[in-house]
Amino acid sequence: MLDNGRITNWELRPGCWIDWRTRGRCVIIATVQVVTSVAAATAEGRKNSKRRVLVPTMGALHRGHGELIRIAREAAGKEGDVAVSIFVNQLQFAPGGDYEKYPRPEADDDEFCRNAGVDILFRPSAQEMYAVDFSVSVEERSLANTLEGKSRPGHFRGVCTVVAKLFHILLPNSAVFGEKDFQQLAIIRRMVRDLNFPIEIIGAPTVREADGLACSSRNQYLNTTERRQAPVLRAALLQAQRLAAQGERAAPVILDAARKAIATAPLARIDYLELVNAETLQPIDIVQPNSLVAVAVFFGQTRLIDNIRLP
Ligand code: PAJ
Repeated sequence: MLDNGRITNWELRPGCWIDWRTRGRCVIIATVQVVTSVAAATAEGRKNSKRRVLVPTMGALHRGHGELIRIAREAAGKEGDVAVSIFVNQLQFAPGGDYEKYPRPEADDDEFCRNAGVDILFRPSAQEMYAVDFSVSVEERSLANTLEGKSRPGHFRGVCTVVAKLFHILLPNSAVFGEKDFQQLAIIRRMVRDLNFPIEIIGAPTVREADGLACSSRNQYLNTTERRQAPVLRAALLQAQRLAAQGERAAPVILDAARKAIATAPLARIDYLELVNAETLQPIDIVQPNSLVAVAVFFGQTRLIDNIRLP
């Protein structure tokens, strides 16, 4: 963007201004149009003629979201716009889950979006998104029966419903989802295919902390000891991948090695650890060309997930 602090013309997109306060160097601060009403966002979506790429999130934005926004920016092109939605979607939380305590750092998220060059930030209220007598939802009935879907009944109904609503309101050409939530990505692709949404779904690789832990808004729930032990998920998945690379094909052997790796973290409690076909998400006994190991582990009340492709 900057050439030794100098700004060249093409960098000045509408909605950007120049801030000269930073010790003689200039930075471009994009203005973000923050839209909180569904009616306003719907009207804006209809009148928008630019290529739009959407990044749906629940906020508490971190580097993982940042990478999705970067990919969205690239996909939108110089003329297109990047929309980010922030909505903590009660419909995908289990009763008694962490909906109430889910982090909502609004000012930080605003700044994050500004710095990331987001054009539109859609942050609707729960009341506006769901009428009190709300009674229609979107349900995927095959991929959603395994892994997360088994552990969190109704979760993907909540995800599909809110994502379908966001698609209808914001009318993006493309939308970016992270591979960290591999099953979510697969289900959204299926929903788009089966319900004919004219939207391209882009998958984004998982962004990690230096010690391998996948970035997640929920990592901040971990206490110091739990945080120290949490990279064991990644270590276990890498162990599974190593075994497969060495020619091991049997699921029980691969999963047993991963389970042993997780057991080295005294606070870790496995929710599921499975070898699945990456397309059907059904458990398999033997490694196939398109295989994936998926894991969910509790540290106290905090549930972390991760996955890895096998060679
Ligand atoms: P949220 O957990 O906020 O995640 C928003 C998007 O960021 C998802 O596509 C998720 O896969 C991606 N993401 C999260 N952590 C990531 C990481 N470390 N690396 C790469 N991508 C990452 O997922 C949801 O919200 C919700 O279910 C939502 C799709 C918004 C529907 O409510």
